[in-house]
Formats: sequence, structure tokens, C-alpha cells
Amino acid sequence: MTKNSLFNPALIRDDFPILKLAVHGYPLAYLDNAATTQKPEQVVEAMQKYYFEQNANVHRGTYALTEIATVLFENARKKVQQFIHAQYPHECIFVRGTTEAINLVANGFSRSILKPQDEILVSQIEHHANIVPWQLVCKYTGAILRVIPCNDQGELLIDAYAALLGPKTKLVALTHISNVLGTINPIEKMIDMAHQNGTPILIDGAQAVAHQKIDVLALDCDFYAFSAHKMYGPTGVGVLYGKSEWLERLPPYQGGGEMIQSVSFDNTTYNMLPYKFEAGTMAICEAIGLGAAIDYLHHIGFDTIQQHENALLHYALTALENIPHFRFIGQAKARAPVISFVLGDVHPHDIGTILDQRGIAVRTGKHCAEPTLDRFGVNATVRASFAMYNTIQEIERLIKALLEVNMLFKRHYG
Ligand code: 7TS
Repeated sequence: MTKNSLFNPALIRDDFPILKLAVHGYPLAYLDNAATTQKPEQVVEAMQKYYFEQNANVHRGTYALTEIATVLFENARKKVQQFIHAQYPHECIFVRGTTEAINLVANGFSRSILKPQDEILVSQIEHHANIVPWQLVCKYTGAILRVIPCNDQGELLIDAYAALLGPKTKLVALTHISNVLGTINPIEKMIDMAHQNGTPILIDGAQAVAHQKIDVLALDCDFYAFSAHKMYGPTGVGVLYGKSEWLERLPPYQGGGEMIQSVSFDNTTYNMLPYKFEAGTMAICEAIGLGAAIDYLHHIGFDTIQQHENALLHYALTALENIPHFRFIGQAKARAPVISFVLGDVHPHDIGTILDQRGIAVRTGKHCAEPTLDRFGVNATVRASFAMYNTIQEIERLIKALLEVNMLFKRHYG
């Protein structure tokens, strides 16, 4: 595939060997991309090459292999910098994933910024990874967590946000895209409003990075967190972007090798950015895999990806609406290819099991976002989430299977 050729997901699918699997006798239709994406050969090959030909620890020693490994690792950081349009590579900290990135910031704010009665703002449609670290911080510091509500479509209420921002607001922590509803939050405006109030803002980009170009400089956010595994890269690595001035200001997260400049029992001094936050041997191979995933995304191109995913989304939204007893959970105008729903009162786990019997992989349950589900008065949903390799035929299979669920559970509808 190249940027200029007519997009054909069949060609992309050749890059993802797992998509050739059969499940219960059906071709796998993998519609759980919000949980994790599948990996193209290019990513796995880069990781295999590293282990077979380039493996050594980084930033240590003077022999050839360690120098090669160090260059590859730091090149991966440069790819991340270019990918999110950060000003400097040292503003891109390698972490285990979005969850660790948010915990790193929460830990730093807890120890160096927050005082009792200070306020942290999150939204009603966050993943637990952007709720629980702040609840812990509130427990330690006496700060207070406030919540930006959403409307029945799953869109945040901007007037309520404006009213919540005040002199005590020390941080806003906001998801870019909801992992349950697919809502794309108006983060440009919300970042601007936070800054008007003199408040820094962290964006949880876990659900955004696979779907759209990210430009942290243009956004002007203070922190941006994401995981490689949700953008065709490996598990075990992710990125915390932070503006230099904030990363300088926050204390180290963990102590250990590489994050130090010098150690004595009287006085230990810390390394410069980004190493101040990278204690211990890093996920070197995974960082290289992330770099390969970035190359892959650039190779396909976000214009192409967005066009295809939007076509899938709109096809699915229109077709699903016509299924009897179908109810969308969340209907924001601006949305990513993530669709949550319920079907009459059939339990989502039953639906997930029946879909699985037909080779269709979706996620069911609370999606680590219980407050979002509470807002919509449901205990669980079925969630179908699309990636660049999904096809209209897979969505047709989903629709057909849901019609079968309706037939099987007819008695439920009286
Ligand atoms: N934030 C959002 C918005 C997410 O969707 C997720 C993972 C995380 C944070 C945590 O990412 P991690 O890589 O650190 O685990 N979301 C999901 C999901 O929706 N289904 O499985 C994982």
C-alpha cells in the first residue's frame, strides 16, 4: 500500500497475519481495536531483527552492539517526537503505557504541586486510568476531584466546564476520545479554556493516536499520554509527552539506574530529561516496535486511514440503527470509529458469546469506564471498534449476527 494508491483494506490485511485466522470455523472479524490493535509484520520484523541482530542494553558501555541499540532506541524517540509534533525529543518519555504516563504526572503533582482544597478536573467519560490515579492523589494531598458532566449524546457540557474552572483548579485531565462512546472531545477549545484560567492540562490520547494526526505543539497541551499497543505497536511501551518546563518541574517518578547523574549516600542528583523519568532498563525492543508502528502509520497516511474508518463508521451507524431493539450508547456528533450499544434487554455478554461463535470479536462489559456507563443507566454494553484493516463485509457480518441474536432472544421482547 502507498499513500497514493486507491485504498484497499485487502492489501493492508496482508500485512496482519492474525487476520487470516479462523475462529469457530469463521474468518476472524476483529472489532475490538479500542482494546488493542493487531500488529503488522513490519512491527514484528523490526522487533525480531532487534533481538536477533542488535540486542544490547542502551546508554551503557562502549562496544558496537550497545551503540547500535542506543541509536535505535533514541531514533524511536525521534520518531515519536515527529509523530506527535513535539518540539524536542526529550519531551517524549518512554513509559509502559497510558496508565503509567498518567500515574507519573499524578505522582509528580501529588508530591510537588497540590495542596489541600486544590481542585483537579476530569470528565464524566474517562477511562478508569484517568480517574483512579487522581482519586489516589486526592487522598494523599487533600485535593478535590471535580467532574465535567456530559449530555445524553455523550458530549461534554462546555458551560459546566467553564463554571468548574476556577482559582483552585490546579490541573485538568481529559480524554481526547471516549473509549466507550467514541466521543471526540473538543480538546482545542478545552485546552485553551484551561490556559485562560492559568491551569495546565493533560490529554489522555489512548484512543486517538491510531485514528488522527496529533500535533501537541498546535494543541498546546501540557501533557499528552498514549500507548503503542493501540496504534499497531507492541504492548509494554507508551509515551508521556510533557512540555519541558513541566517535566523539569516535576520530581522523578521512580529511582534507579539511568535517572541519576550521580549517587552518594549524602546527595543524589538526577539526570537531564528524558532520562530523569526513565529508571531501570527500558522496554528497548518495544520502543523500537513503536517506531516501526509509526513508520507504518505514516506509510499508509492518516488522510487515507480517516477516510476509510469514517466510511466504516457511517455505514455501521446507519445500518445498526435499523436493527429492531438496537440502542446506541452515546451519539456524539464528533466521533471516532467506536460504537457502544445494547440490544433490548439481552445481556451484552450473551451477545458477545453469540458473536464469537460467528468469528466476530467485540468487547462487552464496562470497558474500565464504570462512571460512563452509570451516566447512561446501563450495567454493560457491547462495543465494536474499527481499525484501518476492517471492511464493510465484516460490519455486514456483525449486522447479520445481531439480527440472529434478536431471533434467538425473541421471547425477551414479549
Ligand atoms: N485511557 C483510555 C481512553 C483507554 O481507552 C485506555 C485503555 C487507557 C487509558 C489505558 O491504556 P493502557 O494501555 O495503559 O491499558 N482502554 C481499553 C479499552 O477500552 N479496552 O481495553 C483497554
